[in-house]
Amino acid sequence: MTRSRTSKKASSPAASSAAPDPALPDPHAAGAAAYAQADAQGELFQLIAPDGTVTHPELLPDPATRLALYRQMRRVRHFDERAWVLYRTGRMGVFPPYGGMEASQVGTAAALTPQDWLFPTYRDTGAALAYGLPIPQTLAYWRTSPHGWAMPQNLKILPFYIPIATQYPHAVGAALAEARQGTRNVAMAFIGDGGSSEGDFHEALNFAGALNASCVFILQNNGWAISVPTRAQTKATNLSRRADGYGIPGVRVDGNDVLATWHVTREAVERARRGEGPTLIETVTYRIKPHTLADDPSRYRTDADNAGWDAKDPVTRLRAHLLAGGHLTEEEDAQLTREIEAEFEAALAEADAFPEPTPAEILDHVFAEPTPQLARQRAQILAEEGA
Ligand SMILES: Cc1ncc(C[n+]2csc(CCOP(=O)(O)OP(=O)(O)O)c2C)c(N)n1
Ligand SMILES: [Mg+2]
Repeated sequence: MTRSRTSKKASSPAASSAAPDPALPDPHAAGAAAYAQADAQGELFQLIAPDGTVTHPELLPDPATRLALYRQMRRVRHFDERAWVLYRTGRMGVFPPYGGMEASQVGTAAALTPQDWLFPTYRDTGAALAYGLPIPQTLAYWRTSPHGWAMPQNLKILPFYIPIATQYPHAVGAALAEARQGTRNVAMAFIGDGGSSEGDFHEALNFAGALNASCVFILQNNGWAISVPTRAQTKATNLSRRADGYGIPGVRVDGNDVLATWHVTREAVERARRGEGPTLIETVTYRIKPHTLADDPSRYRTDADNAGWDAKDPVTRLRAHLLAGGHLTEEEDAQLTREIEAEFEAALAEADAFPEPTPAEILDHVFAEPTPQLARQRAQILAEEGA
């Protein structure tokens, strides 16, 4: 990764801190060297190994940041687990689970500030929650309720994208719009391994590079595009290298190591904020769960395909690290569980209390101003209801 430290346009709190002491090793240069070394050795950049052992102590974030990332991963995992139960009891619509991918979603989204944009896909409920989407609204969305359709006005988050890859060019547009307004606020967009074979992905990377857009592109390689394994949908074995074709940095990271994912993403966010352009980050992870809760993966993959991934779990990995380092006790962890459960139950009660949608609401939130056709259809539905 190229890292110029000459720009003075930094606007994020992290980037605008005092100039580094030249006697100390530059953490940016150290990070860049570590990413490059891992890539050259065909390994994933990692800060903690699956058993919790630290591999790069000099690059670890402070304990408060590590705890905050742990808390957020536990929180979004709880949502994913409860979604399954709600679905099985008829209280949730079809949901695309992300359990096992929390590091990839939290480590990335947590590197943004509220001034930055988030463009999530259907897989990225964990990233949206980490960014700040309220749980009641998120539940409403996945219950197909109009209460979840419009994103809160105070959040720069787009609705979950269902059409594959369309969010990438949109994110470039958002970053360019920010630049026209004189800011370097960052647009972060997610995509899957399958989505990275779509034309929109490549057009967006080229466009962002050519126009130096402040984008951070997250490519979550979870091994599967529904029933198609990554190895079958492309001959490429290192998807981060796709960045080379567009003259932008590409980084490959262990997507089950939240500290590594956060480190790499924060570097890319700071870089974009300094006006140095976009980065592509491939987070290598695994979709342990079905494609959606309505999918049966035993139809297309075997236990041998999934082997080894449970042992790489991102939550137990960081937990082991925090317990071993004395940053977390069993009692504090149990207390955290109680807090997370209480937060979710209160949010569920709030979502349950949303009024039943009326038929005409299906036409709301399509356009800021309804088209003449939508206005006519709305009037027709209201007339039929009244009849
Ligand atoms: C343009 C478009 N083509 C096809 C689909 C159908 N589709 C839904 S999910 C999916 C697989 C996507 O896989 P990947 O990008 O790896 O994301 P993941 O589900 O693994 O997060 C496909 C082909 C779609 N939603 N949009
Ligand atoms: Mg995938």
